[in-house]
Amino acid sequence: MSIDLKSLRDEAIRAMTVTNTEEELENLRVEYFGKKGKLTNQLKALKDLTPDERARTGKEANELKAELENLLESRRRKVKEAYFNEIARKEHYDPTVIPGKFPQSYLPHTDAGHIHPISIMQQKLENIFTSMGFSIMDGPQVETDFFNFGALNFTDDHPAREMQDTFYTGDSHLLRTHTSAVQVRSMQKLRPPMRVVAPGRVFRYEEIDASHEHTFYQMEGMIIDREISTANLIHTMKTLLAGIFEKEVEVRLRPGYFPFVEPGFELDMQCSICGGKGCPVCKNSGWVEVLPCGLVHPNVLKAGGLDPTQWQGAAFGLGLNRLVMMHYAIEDIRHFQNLNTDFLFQF
Ligand code: FA5
Repeated sequence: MSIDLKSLRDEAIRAMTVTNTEEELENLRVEYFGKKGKLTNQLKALKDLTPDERARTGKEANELKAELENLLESRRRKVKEAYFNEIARKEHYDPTVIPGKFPQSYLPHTDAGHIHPISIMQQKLENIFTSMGFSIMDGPQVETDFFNFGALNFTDDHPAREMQDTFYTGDSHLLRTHTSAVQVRSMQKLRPPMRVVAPGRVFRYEEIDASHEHTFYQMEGMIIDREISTANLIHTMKTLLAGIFEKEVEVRLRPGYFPFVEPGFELDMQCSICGGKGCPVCKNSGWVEVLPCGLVHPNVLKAGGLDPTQWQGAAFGLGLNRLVMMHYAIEDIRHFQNLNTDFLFQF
């Protein structure tokens, strides 16, 4: 090999073996094999040699070109491999060494958000009801008199309207007093047979105390089918309470009056705050009213466009706040809305 080619080879090999980036390799490619590259110039200069020298040096120069191209290519592969290894090293994580996550209710007090205990109960109930084939319905909180009262058999001057006084807007709408307002909306929207639950916020013009709020939550439940009886109603409510409390709960059923059911009942559960002994929550009675219910009145079925000789219904209206109070032994309903995070973080 000529002295020129030999020194070019040494120099190129030295330069190529210390490159660490693709950019440096590209610069070397241009430096040796580019239009005016060092090796290209050597090849161009072959034409000035004698035929014998040209044959010998040309062969050597071409062999050197192949050798350096191979070296450049293998170096490029190594640089690429090192680049991806570095990414893999940096981004590698072992999921088995990530610390376990505590259930949200065990988290220490932080600024992170927290599911409200009423929402926890609502989700639990929705799971129980959807597993029994119920659909979840929604209705407006600013409601018409028709869906909140009129369609539910409260005539304009019905004294029962006084049991649920509310806040009226100027345009003959009102803040709904109960989720029963969704009953006739559901009948109009779905065709029987149907099973629906309608959770949501309701409002009443109410004197506030340990068990009464002006803004609280209910969940309506309604089944419309042929030959529905009180037995269906009681079975559904027993399943519901067993699902929530995961144990047998002392309940009592007594007659209750609501214009939109006939017959109507009040299902009370034994007060879990005082264990039935009497306290401000149960007004010293030992019982808390959580689940009024009954068979849907024929006039309500008619208002929903259904023929009461063909279809019957059972309905209940669960007081969510009070149920949560019983479940967690919360002694005052006002805790739910007083924005005290120390209270909320216990759940
Ligand atoms: C009703 O609202 C009826 N719509 C329930 C119903 C539905 C009956 C379907 C028959 C068939 P009541 O006014 O009793 O009923 O309220 C239902 C539940 O809401 C009560 O049992 C209680 O748990 C809760 N509740 C009522 N008023 C308040 C209040 N001011 N604060 C907190 N919870 C309340």
